[in-house]
Amino acid sequence: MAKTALITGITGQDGAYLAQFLLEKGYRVWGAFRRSSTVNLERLEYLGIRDKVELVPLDLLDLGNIIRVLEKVQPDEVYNLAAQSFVAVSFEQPVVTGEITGLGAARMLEAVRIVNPQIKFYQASSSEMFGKVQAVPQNENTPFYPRSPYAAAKLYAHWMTVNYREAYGIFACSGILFNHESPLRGLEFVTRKITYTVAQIKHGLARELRLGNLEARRDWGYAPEYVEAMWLMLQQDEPDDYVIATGETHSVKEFAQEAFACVGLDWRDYVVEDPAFYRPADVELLVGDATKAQQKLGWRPRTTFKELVRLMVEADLKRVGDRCGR
Ligand code: NAP
Ligand code: G4F
Repeated sequence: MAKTALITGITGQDGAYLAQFLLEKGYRVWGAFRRSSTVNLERLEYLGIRDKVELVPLDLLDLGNIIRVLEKVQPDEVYNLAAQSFVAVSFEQPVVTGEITGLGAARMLEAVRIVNPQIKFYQASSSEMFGKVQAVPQNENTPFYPRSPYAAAKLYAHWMTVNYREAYGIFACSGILFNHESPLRGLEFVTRKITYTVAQIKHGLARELRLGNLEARRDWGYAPEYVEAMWLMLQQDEPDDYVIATGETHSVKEFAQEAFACVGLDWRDYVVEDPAFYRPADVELLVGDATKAQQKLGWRPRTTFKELVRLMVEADLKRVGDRCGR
């Protein structure tokens, strides 16, 4: 019998890639979206799976709604990817970020406990929880030090996932994923902002790229490979938590340099450092150690930093070019 999966955050980057991956594995996939005046299914359309995913309205703010969705869908696996996921906005909206990103995960776990504790549960945790890092590189044993309302909310969700596993025996896993990017990344995140603006500049539609902290370093991987790790975690004999990362770190400046080089331009001619994009507190360095995932899940990253930058730039060159008829 085909397994059934429910993905919250189906309209986001990871939701789309995970849906595609599970459909290829023969799953029946339900995608949960929150009601809005215009539901954005662009990413599912981009991947050509819009009609293959069954959609159901679900808001992480509403426990009754979540319970009814679980009763209707009867999933074998739930992937909780929904969140207010933009760190910068979490400083402006700390309470709603806590409600969605933190308490939202608790509502999902509580609904699983009430409806069917046999459901396997994946929580989208984040390397942001390491924040002001206490060790380099970061692995599952590194102490957390959140540096934003987003990270604090994710840390609460992480510990609730561990707690529901230990207290109620729920098969609940927390994937501590480092930054992962793709052509489906939201435009507000720095990698996509860079590759999209590079494409605009190349097509003569923009003249500069305004960025904040150029020295921040991240461990950037390729999103389609990271959703495979989510699935692998739920296929193990025992639930556990895993760091998923490439083990390489690069600065925002290096990303910009590489992206401009892809189109034969010098980043220094276009990038303007603008304090408007600084954060009240930033995470300066992230680099993950995914040895546990390699050994226990057999997972390892395949796309290099240079390949990632190039594939994002090329996708944006095509998109921007198509839009302006070139
Ligand atoms: P994303 O593109 O920002 O997608 C977030 C999703 O959450 C969207 O579908 C959004 O729906 C949905 N959502 C927001 N508030 C909701 C609510 N109240 N109820 C139901 N759905 C809601 O994020 P992503 O990059 O795919 O990341 C997926 C998850 O992994 C997130 O939890 C993120 O925090 C976490 N994570 C991401 C990374 C990364 O590098 N990408 C790394 C570590 C962890 P709308 O379309 O309606 O806004
Ligand atoms: O691309 P970012 O906004 O991603 P950030 O803050 O690392 O968060 C992302 O990854 C997390 C995993 O570690 C996820 F949990 C989270 O949901 C999200 O997907 O910023 C990366 C770095 C920051 O240090 C930021 O200050 O880039 C710096 N930056 C410099 N200029 C900028 C900009 N970030 C953005 N978004 N826009 C800028 O203009």
